[in-house]
Amino acid sequence: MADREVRIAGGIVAGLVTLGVAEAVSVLISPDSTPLQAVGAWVVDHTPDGFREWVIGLVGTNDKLLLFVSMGVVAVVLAAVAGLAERERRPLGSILFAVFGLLAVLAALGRPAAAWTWAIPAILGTAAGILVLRSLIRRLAEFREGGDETPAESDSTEASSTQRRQVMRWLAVTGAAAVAAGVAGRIIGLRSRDVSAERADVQLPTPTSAEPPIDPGADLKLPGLTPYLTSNSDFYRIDTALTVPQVSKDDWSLRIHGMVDHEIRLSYADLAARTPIERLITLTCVSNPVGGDLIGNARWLGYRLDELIAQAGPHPDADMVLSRSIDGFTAGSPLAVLTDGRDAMLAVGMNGEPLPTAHGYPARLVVPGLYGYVSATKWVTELEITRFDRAEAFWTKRGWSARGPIKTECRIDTPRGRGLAPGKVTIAGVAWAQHRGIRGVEVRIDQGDWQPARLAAAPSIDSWVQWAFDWDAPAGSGVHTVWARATDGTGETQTDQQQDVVPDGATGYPSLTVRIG
Ligand SMILES: Nc1nc2c(c(=O)[nH]1)N[C@H]1C(S)=C(S)[C@@H](COP(=O)(O)O)O[C@H]1N2
Ligand SMILES: [Mo]
Repeated sequence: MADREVRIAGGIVAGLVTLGVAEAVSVLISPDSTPLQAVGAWVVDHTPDGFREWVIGLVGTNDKLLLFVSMGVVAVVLAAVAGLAERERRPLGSILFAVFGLLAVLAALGRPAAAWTWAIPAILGTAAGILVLRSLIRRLAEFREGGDETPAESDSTEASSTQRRQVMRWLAVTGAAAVAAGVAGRIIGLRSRDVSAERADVQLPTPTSAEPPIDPGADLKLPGLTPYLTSNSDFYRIDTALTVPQVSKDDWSLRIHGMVDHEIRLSYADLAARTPIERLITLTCVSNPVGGDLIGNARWLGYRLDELIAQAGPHPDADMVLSRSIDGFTAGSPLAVLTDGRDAMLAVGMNGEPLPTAHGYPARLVVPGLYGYVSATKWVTELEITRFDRAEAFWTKRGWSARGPIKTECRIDTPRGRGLAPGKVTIAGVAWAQHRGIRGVEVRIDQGDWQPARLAAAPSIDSWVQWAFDWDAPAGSGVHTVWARATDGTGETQTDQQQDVVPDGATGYPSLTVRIG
């Protein structure tokens, strides 16, 4: 083992000390203020979309894990370089630490929820890391002075192997302590802010205008067919949050401001004085490809947005409501859509429970007929009444359409297997055109005629509808392609034009290939 290796190890331990101290200190501030979290969030915000999609295509929802692993690798390499570069008179390694420490401070202060205190973990962490580096160099230098080398030789002279072992032991202990402090800090920090216990105690208000009990005919209960109601645990989840925001209802408030006569701020307790509604609404992600599953139907409990907005008195020339989340995400919804009488709401309940944390606890928006990216802001804290020519929301800045009405679409859920027995084959799925409703679904086998499918009961024009079609599959007829298409309540049939999800939602008929034995 040479000094070189001791220096590399020393740099890495200094890096661990930086991260560990920052994580430990963050217990008193916020788990999101640490270099790992803040820089990670910065990277997420600044990753080009094409690259992000490519990565998600490769690793799926492990993208966040991959992010932390890659950041870890980069941090180790940088720390090792700093260890190698550090000299008693030329503290290049310390300078490198200071530069990255500063970047971590800037990343932390740039977070939407940041206070000035968010600078502290990175500053103290970096200072501790630099102390370790300096102390390492001093130890190595002392060994040299202990020997008889002339100053000119000192940089090339090596410490003895016993001395190096001693330094390595010190590094191992320091490194282990840093990792322990860091892990403990993270766990305690996350626990102390975890709102799941609080959430479990929330008493939901009773809606005065409840959705009538769901017509049992809405669910055909066919094998392989998606249930009419999506349970909270099966509901798709899409957001840019690196860790799920933990917002206590006692700290939460909703500010309605911008082009209004009087700005208002509502606390969670203020909501209790209002009248809630409960509605069946199907939420859809604009990134849902034809046949995809980024869609779910739930019973939402909340407060009418038109009433809340009216109370603030929007100016007649305003046309957009820019909703903002505690994590900085924004969505731009047409003011006219939120106030045209549909059941757009500030939701606090989902399927009879308080909103799950990942779905926006304590409050989020749900707007029938608009894709999630332009309407369904989770952990919502602000509604800014503004104009489309003045404000741009999160995804619009990244090339997605400013307006996102949901397109009429359908999906084939069953049959799923490719090889099927001849005779009766039930083809079934769901169709949606939120706020227009579904008038019909048709099925076509190969180049045959479009034939009407039967529709399940539709308790709401804002939610999806199940459909089914019984096909008498001819024996031994080989491979067939099955197509489906929906017609909405305005009489418009979904387009057969195939379009990708960018910029405003995928289109085209869903299809399925089967082989009849
Ligand atoms: N704060 C926040 N809210 C958000 C998002 C987000 O990234 N951050 N994503 C939106 C998108 S793109 C969709 S499709 C819906 C998904 O809601 P869900 O996760 O409850 O299904 O949330 C919307 N609300
Ligand atoms: Mo979405």
